[in-house]
Amino acid sequence: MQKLQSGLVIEFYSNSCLVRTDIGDIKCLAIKNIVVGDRVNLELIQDSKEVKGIIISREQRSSFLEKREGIKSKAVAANISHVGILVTPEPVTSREFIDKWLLTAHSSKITPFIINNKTDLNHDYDYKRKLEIYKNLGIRIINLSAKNDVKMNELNKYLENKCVVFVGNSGAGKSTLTTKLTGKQIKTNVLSNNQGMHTTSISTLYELNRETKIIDSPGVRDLPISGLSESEIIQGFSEIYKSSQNCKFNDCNHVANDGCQVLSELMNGEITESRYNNFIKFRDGEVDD
Ligand SMILES: Nc1nc2c(ncn2[C@@H]2O[C@H](COP(=O)(O)OP(=O)(O)O)[C@@H](O)[C@H]2O)c(=O)[nH]1
Ligand SMILES: [Mg+2]
Ligand SMILES: [Zn+2]
Repeated sequence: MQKLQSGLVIEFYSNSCLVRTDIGDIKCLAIKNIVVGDRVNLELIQDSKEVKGIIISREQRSSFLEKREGIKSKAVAANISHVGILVTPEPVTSREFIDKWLLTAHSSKITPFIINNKTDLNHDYDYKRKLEIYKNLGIRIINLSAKNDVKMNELNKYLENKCVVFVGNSGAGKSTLTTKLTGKQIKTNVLSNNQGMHTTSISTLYELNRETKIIDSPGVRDLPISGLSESEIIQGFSEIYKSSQNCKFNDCNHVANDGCQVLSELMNGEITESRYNNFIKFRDGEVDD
């Protein structure tokens, strides 16, 4: 058995993690600055009962979601390629929630898409209008009903070769969707430790196959947007950013300046009011996360 192995962090606990390697899943210690989704190199050690690993290094991340508070930041998941934003008529998904995730995805270099779940429920005008706004922004929308197994094929196909995380309000169907996709009952996520006790995993990565992965991490669910700079925020509203390039003044605040292209596009309806309002709200720090 090779003493040095490399692998993928698939489960994360409070003081250890599980790494999937060519020789099996290895419980690992030394997890400082490591998160689920990380590719790591480890050294195997044989203790009296089992083979364990010590993480000696990690590979560079293609992306990561992080929690920023003031000047401090902490990664919560790594190497995610796509974030699937669950939108539902019940509970109502706010436009603020969607805009927050489009912004977070943009600043994290992760591609966002929308999962319009619960298509079996009625959609009122406001709901249809909401989806239309994001469709017009070029966001991919996948319509399905997780509970009733309707149109799951399209999602399955879309997920190929991606590493995705699902976000949505409590009750939007994240667990139902993940259970359907993985065939695993994800709420009962337990693993035996040495003492035969059960420890609950904090974050889990499910491999649908070698190339398709789903990350389930509670840390991702309540990421605040505080900590993003003003320029990161405007760039996360791509249509507003584009329009702002044509404002008369370089330091235009897009609220009360002459020759503001953003305001003029807001007036003629090219920029949607809720998008504009959320941009100002996030930029000026009036978010209650
Ligand atoms: N009507 C309907 N209900 C759904 C659908 N998908 C999930 N649900 C229900 O929504 C509720 C919340 O689902 P859950 O997966 O626990 O949401 P989570 O909080 O995002 O993990 C459950 O009662 C599910 O059965 C759907 O497509 N249609
Ligand atoms: Mg859930
Ligand atoms: Zn302006």
